[in-house]
Amino acid sequence: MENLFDIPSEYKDLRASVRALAEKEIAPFAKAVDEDHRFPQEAADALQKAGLAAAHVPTEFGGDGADALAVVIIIEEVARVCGASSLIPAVNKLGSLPLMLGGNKDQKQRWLSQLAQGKGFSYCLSESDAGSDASALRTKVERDGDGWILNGSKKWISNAGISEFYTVIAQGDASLGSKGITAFVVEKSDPGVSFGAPEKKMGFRGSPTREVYFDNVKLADDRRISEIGEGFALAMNTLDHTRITIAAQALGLAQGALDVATKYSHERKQFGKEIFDFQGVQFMLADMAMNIEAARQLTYVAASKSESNEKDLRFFSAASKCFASDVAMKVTTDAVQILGGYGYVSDYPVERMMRDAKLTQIYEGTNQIQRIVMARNLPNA
Ligand code: COS
Repeated sequence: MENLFDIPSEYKDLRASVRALAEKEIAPFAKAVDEDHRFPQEAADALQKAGLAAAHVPTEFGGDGADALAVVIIIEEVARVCGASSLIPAVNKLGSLPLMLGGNKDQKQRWLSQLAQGKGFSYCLSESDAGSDASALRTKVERDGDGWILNGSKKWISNAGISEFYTVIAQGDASLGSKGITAFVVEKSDPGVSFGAPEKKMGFRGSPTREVYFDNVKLADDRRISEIGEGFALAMNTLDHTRITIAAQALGLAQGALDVATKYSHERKQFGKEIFDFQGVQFMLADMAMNIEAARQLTYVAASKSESNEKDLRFFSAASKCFASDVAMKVTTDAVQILGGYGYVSDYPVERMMRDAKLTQIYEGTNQIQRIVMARNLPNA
């Protein structure tokens, strides 16, 4: 019988090639990127050269047309060695997906082709007072002749200042609540756009997170990528697809930590034998591997539902993000435990992976929000 739960060989080949690239060109810089809080330019260059920085861009706009599962595997393999670097393909997909879902052909040609050439694309939804309650956002857009004027600020924006383009979700008529919200593309070079200082974060220190300010930014109507008042639904629908990329990132972090812990357990000797030979350690490694495998299956199913835009995508994307990130937190914490004192210092990457894993439980919707989304969209067996 055909193996229904085995992925086709092209994805296995993709994994092997991304793993080889990640180990050779990204892993050597991961520690320095974290310690120096600097953007992983080496990873950005290597990913761009290999067509992996924004592989989801359709071929007609100069990308690779990678499907959702291929993007998951790319992010997973990069995160296995460097979480911050894995945000490059993840942010590019998040930032540009509203354009892919809502934009017209001219708009796609204009921005996706530049994204494929290496210009980053960030996503601006959250604000200082609108995090989980995303529709409470106050960044304001007003009509100005045939165009628009944008004022306000966005918070927690990944790769802000590095990216050339920004999807901005703005309120045009607060009396309409979520139905007053519209989506736009803003360029870094637009007069009136500026950035705050990089946040000092626990993890993902190589990926700059900054505020983005809009001071009377004039936008022609061709910057609008949703119907007027349909920006919130577009923003939410985007997250239905991209939360799976955070699951992928969490999976990669967990796998990376398991690989380090397993190797260490065979190298480290105490009481005259490898610590792997103690059943207490074996049970931990077995649980880590079991949970990673379960998270991987759920994430890949969610990716296939994203690709075919299935009705139960909303449940599966939230479930994959929530489950995989909870697994990543547990697995990376256990990896630190297995390495003991060596796990708690930066000689080994597991403490960095543990700090990075924490964010996957928080961003693109906290895991409490994911549970709300799941409860509102329970699947029928
Ligand atoms: N796709 C399309 N439309 C959606 C949608 C989705 N996934 N989710 C909600 N909508 C629509 C709803 O259908 C509703 O429209 P109608 O009134 O016509 O039905 C509208 O949007 C408002 O939806 P809802 O009432 O469910 O909004 P809530 O204010 O209750 O918020 C949650 C819903 C909490 C799920 C949302 O605010 C959320 O996801 N918050 C977290 C945001 C987040 O992930 N931030 C991370 C930063 S981005 S990296």
